[in-house]
Amino acid sequence: MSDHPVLAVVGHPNKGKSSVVAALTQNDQVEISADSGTTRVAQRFSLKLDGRTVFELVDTPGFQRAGKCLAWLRQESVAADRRPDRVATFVRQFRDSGSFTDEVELLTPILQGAGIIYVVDGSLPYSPEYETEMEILRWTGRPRLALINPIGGEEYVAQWQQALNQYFSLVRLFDPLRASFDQHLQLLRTFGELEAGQGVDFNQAVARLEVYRRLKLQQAARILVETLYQLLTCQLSSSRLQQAAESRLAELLPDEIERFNRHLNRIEREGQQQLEALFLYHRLEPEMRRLEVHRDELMDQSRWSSWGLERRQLALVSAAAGATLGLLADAGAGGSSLFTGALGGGVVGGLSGWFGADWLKQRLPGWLQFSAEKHLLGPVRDPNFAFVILGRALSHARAMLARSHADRARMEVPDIGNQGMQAMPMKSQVRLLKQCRQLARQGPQGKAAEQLREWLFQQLGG
Ligand SMILES: Nc1nc2c(ncn2[C@@H]2O[C@H](COP(=O)(O)OP(=O)(O)O)[C@@H](O)[C@H]2O)c(=O)[nH]1
Ligand SMILES: [Mg+2]
Repeated sequence: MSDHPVLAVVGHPNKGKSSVVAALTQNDQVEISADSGTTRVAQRFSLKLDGRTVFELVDTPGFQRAGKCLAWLRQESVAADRRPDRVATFVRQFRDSGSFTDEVELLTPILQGAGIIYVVDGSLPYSPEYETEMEILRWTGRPRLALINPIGGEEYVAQWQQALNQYFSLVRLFDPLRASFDQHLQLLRTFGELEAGQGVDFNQAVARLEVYRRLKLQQAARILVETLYQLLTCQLSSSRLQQAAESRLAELLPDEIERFNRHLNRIEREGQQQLEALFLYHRLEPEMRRLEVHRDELMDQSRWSSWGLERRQLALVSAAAGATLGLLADAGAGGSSLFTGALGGGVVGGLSGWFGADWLKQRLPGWLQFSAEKHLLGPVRDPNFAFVILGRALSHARAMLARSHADRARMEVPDIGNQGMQAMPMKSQVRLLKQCRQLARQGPQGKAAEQLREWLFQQLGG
């Protein structure tokens, strides 16, 4: 027997067995399909922490010939205490025989010591044909838990409960597509009750899983702050603006701003991908409105505020945070070399001598800094930018954390609007803005970064 819990997930085809396995082991590579009979051989999936298995689930093909199987088992009269042996004889007899392949596949891990999770669909009526499956499982004598998966609703849940109670000491409603992490833990604890005294410590698995979650959320906060820092200090060199003749500047600028936008989005997406990898999502393809700064204003106000703060709110918060001149970071303070543009005495300081300077000074969008000496575009200096990227990062992270690894649809990240950064108390908004400005100056090793990590950790449910 292994040192970690092993559970075989069994049932009729197409009841969500593979979905349960995917959700609980946090593995989005488990094959899930609307066609029944996709899973032909038992497959093991484990949840690992630091290379050590916390628990293992076996995805099995569904019962195909349960009636015939039970009839075979009953051909000889056996006392109740000999029934597990009888099942073992069945598996030995038909292994490699070409018949009962599905039953042999699903019974083998159980005979090797796995516990049983039996999955049924609570949106379809109960019918006696399931009794043969449940009876076979009873013959194995292994600890058994039944899950009612409300695939298309809960209409027949009560009916199922009645029937399942006779074969399983524990019956739970569990939706693999919607269950939260806490519900996962709850389910494992439930199984612990069932396995009590059977030698495998479920409580330890649950405790390890909780530690695992905390560690991941702390790592997530670190990634978020690192990305935040990169976005707040994002600069792009623009030799094209430097070299262009004055007559061409007008046509180049929109191009350069678009390039800057793409750069911002790439940084943001890379941060998201790091988070997705951390939580073992490989195929999210999140659908989310693009982060986009515009020519004239930082963003189109109507869209802008759907992530960051409303204009009036922003004015108050900026003033309270001491963000004079609307600068996100006090450029030059702290000696950050990234803010060379402002060191020269203003956003476009040090431009004298370059013949496009005056033109550029008047035409540059207000949110964008430009360093003439180094031909650098950026960073973004509007304080709302901090709220926008924070709001977006939290929205993406929350949608991801709430998502089941059994879900195969694209992930939609909603515009949270006034439920997001705008809904926070002004005190918190001011504090966040101050911390973001400090982060831009001090970098991810500073004190503000530490405070932001702690705040983000809590926001994510840590
Ligand atoms: N809406 C919904 N669909 C589900 C749920 N569980 C499974 N399904 C769908 O039912 C089908 C069969 O699921 P699968 O996990 O492959 O079932 P298996 O054959 O028992 O392994 C797939 O199309 C799943 O997307 C659920 O809780 N809700
Ligand atoms: Mg399956």
